[in-house]
Amino acid sequence: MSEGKMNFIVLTIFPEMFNSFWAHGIIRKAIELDKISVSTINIRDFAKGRHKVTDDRPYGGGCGMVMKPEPLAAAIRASVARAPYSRRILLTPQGRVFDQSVAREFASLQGLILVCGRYEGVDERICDDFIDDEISIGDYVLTGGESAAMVVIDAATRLIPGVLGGLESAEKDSFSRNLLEHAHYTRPRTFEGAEVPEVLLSGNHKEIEKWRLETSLIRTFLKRKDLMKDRSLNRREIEIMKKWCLDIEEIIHAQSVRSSDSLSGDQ
Ligand code: 6GU
Repeated sequence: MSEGKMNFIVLTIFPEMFNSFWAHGIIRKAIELDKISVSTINIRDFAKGRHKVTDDRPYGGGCGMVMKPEPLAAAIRASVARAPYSRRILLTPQGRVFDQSVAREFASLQGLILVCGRYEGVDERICDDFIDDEISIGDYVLTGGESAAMVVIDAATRLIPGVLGGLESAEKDSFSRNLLEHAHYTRPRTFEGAEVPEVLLSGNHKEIEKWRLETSLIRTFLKRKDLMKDRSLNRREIEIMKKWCLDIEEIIHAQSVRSSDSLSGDQ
């Protein structure tokens, strides 16, 4: 990952949507630490004429509106002039689906120019000539790319070295190892009758670490088997999972012994 400052420029017709996004939490901290710089460009500022129109009816007819190419092209050119080293990204449901590995890829770049589409989409000639990469945040339809741009900026920023507090916080969490995170508990020790697992109170760090790995594995197995399939298990993980198999076999064996003892069916 590059150690320099990462530059995000967002092209949108609703720049105000980003004001509170920049102003809170880790994004704000990353700006204050000079790990990222952020700005918005209002596409409307590049529209010609008294009404500053940014959309128009589609050629060939049909419903919905299309973002006009000239204001977008001018806004992208202005952004490139400001940050020539940036990758130009169009947020669109037709793009490659954003995930943690794309977030990692983006976190290693010097800059992103994020173009937020609205309406039915942008004029195809923009996609062809002014965009390096098309990104979707998942298989559903949003009213515009702004919330998707925030998702991309958020996920990339937290991976920039020095942005998160603990050195390992980004490395340890979900997906960095293709495992879901272990369960978390804080005070009080008893909450509405529910206790904190004993091992976490034991002070035995080796046991705690083992418990966390084991709960990570079992959660991933129960909730997201798909993640486990494209992941190689290490020796410790294989040992833990083999132990589950043995435990399960033991239970099943005890059951079959008992049911062959009695004639009462599968009680
Ligand atoms: Cl990036 N934009 C829009 N409009 N819809 C989406 C999306 C993006 N990603 C998923 N759905």
